Amino acid sequence: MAFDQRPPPYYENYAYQPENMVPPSHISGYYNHPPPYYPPSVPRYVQRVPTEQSTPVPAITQPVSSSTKICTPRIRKTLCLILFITIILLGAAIAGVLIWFYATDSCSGSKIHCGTAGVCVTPSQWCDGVNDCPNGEDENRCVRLYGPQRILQVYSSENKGWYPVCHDDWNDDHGITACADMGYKKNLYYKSQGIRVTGSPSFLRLNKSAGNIDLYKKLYNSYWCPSRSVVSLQCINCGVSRKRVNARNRIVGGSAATLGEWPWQVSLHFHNSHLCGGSIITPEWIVTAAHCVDGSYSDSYHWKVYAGILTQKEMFSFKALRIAKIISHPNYDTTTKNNDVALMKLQSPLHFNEWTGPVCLPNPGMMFEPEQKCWITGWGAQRFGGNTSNNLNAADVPLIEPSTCNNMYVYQGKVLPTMICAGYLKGKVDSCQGDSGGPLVTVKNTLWWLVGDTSWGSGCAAQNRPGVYGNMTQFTDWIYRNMQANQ
Ligand code: 4AZ
Repeated sequence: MAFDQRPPPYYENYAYQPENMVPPSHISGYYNHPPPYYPPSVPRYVQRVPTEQSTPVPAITQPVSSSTKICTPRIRKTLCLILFITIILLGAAIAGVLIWFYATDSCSGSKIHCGTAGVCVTPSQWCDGVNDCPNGEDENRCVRLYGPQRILQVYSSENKGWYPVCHDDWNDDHGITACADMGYKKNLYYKSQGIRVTGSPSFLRLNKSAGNIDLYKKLYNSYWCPSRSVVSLQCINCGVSRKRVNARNRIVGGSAATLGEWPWQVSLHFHNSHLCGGSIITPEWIVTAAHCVDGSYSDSYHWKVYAGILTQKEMFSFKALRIAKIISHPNYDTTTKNNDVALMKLQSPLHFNEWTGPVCLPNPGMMFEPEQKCWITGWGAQRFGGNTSNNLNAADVPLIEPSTCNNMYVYQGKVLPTMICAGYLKGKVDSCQGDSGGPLVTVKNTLWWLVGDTSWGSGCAAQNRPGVYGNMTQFTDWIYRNMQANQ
């Protein structure tokens, strides 16, 4: 690099000079001036230099802000790079969440997914006769099991009715699909069978050549089944008691149960003491009464579930199951006890064995005899106002017809269609405090069915005051929808 060897220039501080400017004449000859220096003809800003008039200033006089220091090109480049990487990562994260959401087709909260990515409906919108899903999936995969033989029926929105399905070309994969649409986990599937046709005017048949499409799209209406049999479906191996149940005539008036006799019975502890009973219906779901989990009892954290144990004393040394979720019937009425049913979802599934297993949920179309023999079980009090029992007790009680139970001597119209009465008008045998939520069961077609959940009564075992139970047949639909929505 070359240096200018001339003496330093002297400037009057005029900053910038216009073109053709000559130095002022009065200065010439007064000093021994250095050779004149003329600024270039093109106007330009000249760096400030010290003059006699101006106070000397350091080369850089202004304070340097920290940002000025940071904003060197190198740092700026680094910041840009970090920003760029952050944006890329954020974008990737958002894309990931979206892909996961659409791939898993998940629905938040207690909702059922339509099958169309990301679209969900509430349990009450499922099979309610109104299309809520974009392709009507909420109305075209409505399945139910009918009667004690568990005949599979599919709802045809075209014909506005339920139709049995021909057993022809039916296989277990179809059975698994139908059970999953009722809210059962696929691994629970038990069996499909062909049942001889009895007088249905119309059927649904599988179109064999339809290929690998949705089960419901393969079904078409037919007036007959070539096999002359329809599908009977068992989604879970339920209602099996490995012990022969003895007839008892005496919970109030009952007798001690033996292990494995009532494998669906659970004891529900709130803040570490028995409060209610419940019934196992799947490895993850317990049915109980809504009044057991009402108000301050609705916090699932304070509940513990004991299964496969006979005495309350033993429970303290056994590991309890915890509850993930409590779902009370939305139309439960605290005053009338209308719809007194609730579901508890366990945090981890139960393992079924000799002492623990599910009871069958009753199907629509299941007829019980007017005085069908049933059983009640629980750790409830053995007299009104008494303490919880240490032993699980059981008693057999016949059903009481609604007209009798509602007459002027009994409950005077307080027994609603969502309720069912069981017991004796003469009293002496009954459920009592602490039995609530527990099962009222019966045997039909060799299986045990949940007829009701212990709900209310005036006192215990009093004359003309039988026990009143939630009418489970009225709730099965609600239970399936909620199991499906909370898989
Ligand atoms: C209760 O308070 C209760 N006698 C349960 C059943 C009956 C009465 C009361 C029926 O949990």
